[in-house]
Amino acid sequence: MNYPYTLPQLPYAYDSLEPILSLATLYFHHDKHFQSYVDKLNKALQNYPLLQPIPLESLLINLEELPKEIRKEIRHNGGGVYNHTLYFDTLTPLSMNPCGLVVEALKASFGSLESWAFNMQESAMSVFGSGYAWLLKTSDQSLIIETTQNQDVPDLQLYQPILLIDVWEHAYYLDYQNRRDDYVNNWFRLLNWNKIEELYQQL
Ligand code: MN3
Repeated sequence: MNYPYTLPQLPYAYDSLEPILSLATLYFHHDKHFQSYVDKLNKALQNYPLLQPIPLESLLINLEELPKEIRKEIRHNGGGVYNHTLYFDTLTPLSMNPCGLVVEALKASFGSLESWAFNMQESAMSVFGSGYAWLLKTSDQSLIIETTQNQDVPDLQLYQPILLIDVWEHAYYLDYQNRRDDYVNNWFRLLNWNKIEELYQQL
């Protein structure tokens, strides 16, 4: 991905994740919040032609090298674009059972799928304010969980992101209000295990 950024199409119908996530949640989250990160990222880069061809991941890895006056905008909105692309891509209305080599890796790293889900949920609940809980692949193919604040990304040089759960209130408040735990618990049922496997196998 690089400049000019465009909003990716939602890979399923807006009402297809109901009742776990409503049409209204998907519409505002994708078409309003995600769109706004795309627009603000383009705006931040519009007067920096030398930065425009650089892939988004490289911009996020090298934030400290960017001109100071746009560093914060790239961190917030570049992160927003990166994180939401992955978030919407790893969901599906298909009610899939966990499958693939990634499941073996989850068992090897966390003991069992249940134990992974428990840890993932605890991490998502531990984010104070806005942020994400991530599943990341390390260089030795094992899997770890990390949390980030706001629209920050994990260390993309060290880790391959496999999935993330958005615990910003905009991701769930219309459907769950203050019940973040119910949202997180239901989110597991929306996971696209084909996409997760593809990302796990990516070098
Ligand atoms: Mn979000």
